Amino acid sequence: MGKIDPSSPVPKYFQLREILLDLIEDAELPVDAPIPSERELCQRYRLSRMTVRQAVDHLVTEGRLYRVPGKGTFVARPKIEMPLRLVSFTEDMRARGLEPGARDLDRRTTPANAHLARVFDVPPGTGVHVVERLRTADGEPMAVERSHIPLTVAPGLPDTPLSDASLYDVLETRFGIVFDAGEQTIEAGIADTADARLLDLARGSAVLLLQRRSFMNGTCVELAVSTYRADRYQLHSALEIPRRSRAATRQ
Ligand code: 16G
Repeated sequence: MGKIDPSSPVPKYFQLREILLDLIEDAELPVDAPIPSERELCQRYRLSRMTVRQAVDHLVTEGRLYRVPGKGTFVARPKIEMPLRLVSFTEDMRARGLEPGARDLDRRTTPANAHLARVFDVPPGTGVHVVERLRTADGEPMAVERSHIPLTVAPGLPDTPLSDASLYDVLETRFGIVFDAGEQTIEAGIADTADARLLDLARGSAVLLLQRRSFMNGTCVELAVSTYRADRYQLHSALEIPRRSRAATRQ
């Protein structure tokens, strides 16, 4: 069991946060297990109620713990690392041993406005099929995905059922589309009322807003505008050392 070091420059709430994280990571406190009550933590670590609450609040905000009103505070499932590769939702979930799901929310074909015409390099007015789906993992809502695909590359798409199917599989098998490049922007956002309801989140919860463009032979074939749960996803990336600063350090 960790100890609080009163002489350490590290704030006490942060030390308690580390202790609780160790307990979670060593699986002494497994997923969904209750953590000791605030009173117990105060006594065990000789801390004030305020300090304990601050540590717990932090872990709740970070998605490591969750509170159930009237019941206590529990260990949350670890977040999923957002893939920074061009994989489909289906592939990604299966690789993690989770069952992927897709519920159709809306399917429509709209004429490309100036923005979409530029993205897809088609004349304005060209038909673009929009597939709006709720993506689930083991039945739990994870993301709302809105894929835009020009009909020039997938003419029969509006008549193809997609519920619980992989869009990328359909694009490949029916239309011969195999993506060979992609780019993505990720921004922090707040779930609007509709997305919050679909994603089972309290209104105003944090989400990740993604815009992905996927290409084949240099042409954009899919623009996906998606809302992902920020309490279930995190981003991890390797950091490169800039060449210039490395050379400068050696001088
Ligand atoms: C990913 C893509 C999405 C694509 C979907 C297809 C993002 C960030 N990523 O989730 O663009 O439409 O995979 O998945 O939106 P599927 O083949 O399982 O339907």
